[in-house]
Amino acid sequence: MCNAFKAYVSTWTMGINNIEAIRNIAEVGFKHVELWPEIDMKDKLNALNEVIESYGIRIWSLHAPFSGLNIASIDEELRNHALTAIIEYIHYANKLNANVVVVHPSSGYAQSMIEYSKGLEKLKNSLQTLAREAADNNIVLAFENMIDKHKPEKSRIGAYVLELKSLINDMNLENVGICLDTGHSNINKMIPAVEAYWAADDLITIHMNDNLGITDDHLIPTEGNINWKEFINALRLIKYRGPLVMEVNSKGMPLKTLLKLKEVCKKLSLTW
Ligand SMILES: [Mn+2]
Repeated sequence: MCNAFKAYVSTWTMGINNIEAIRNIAEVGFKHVELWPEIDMKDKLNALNEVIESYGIRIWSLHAPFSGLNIASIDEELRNHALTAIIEYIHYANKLNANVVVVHPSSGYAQSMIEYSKGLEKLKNSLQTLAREAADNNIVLAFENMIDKHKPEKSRIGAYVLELKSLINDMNLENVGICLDTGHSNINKMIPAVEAYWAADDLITIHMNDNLGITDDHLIPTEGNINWKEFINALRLIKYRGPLVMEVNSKGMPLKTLLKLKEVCKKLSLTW
């Protein structure tokens, strides 16, 4: 089929580190990756560039670090700490010739609506800072929809596509868009196809993974209850031009998982 959507693969769980994961991914025949954050990424940039060149792989995106990092924090010290870590990844992305850095808009849950609204203001400041840095480095930022708890005393900032979209559009940021994680959308009791439709032109990249709507299992697409036909139809409707990045938990079996992913791609008429 012409105009088929392309499947890329996240290095997460596809090897003991990014370099081994790239080798596994290339061995199965995929051509593009998203890199998972690594503590010693800085020291590995040359080795990463060598391995992608020798295997003919392209790095589409980098997942920014997120553990213990909250760019929507109302504590300025914590917020700046998070910004510094993410800005470093924007620099790495530039050195690795990647296009996109994926960023979590928040970490943890606001304890009240007041805290939520204060956090949202902080997130706006952070967005401005990160967008400027990304523009200087020729990088596009993609903010990922998060898992919510559906309670006023436990709201996640940036859990929904419409929330991210209104932020981005209100601020008129040109090099900022959305990364739709289909699994997070499903857990939030949203419909991934509908959230993709809502994201429309702001949809830059996709974390494609499945679950049963309860826990963040990162299953191979078709192993959960997401309607993939409907999802892919929505992507056609919005004339989506980006990739479907498989963000799947291999449970220690990367090669077996990658082969299975390839079969699923064929079934869903995706190329790679
Ligand atoms: Mn994700």
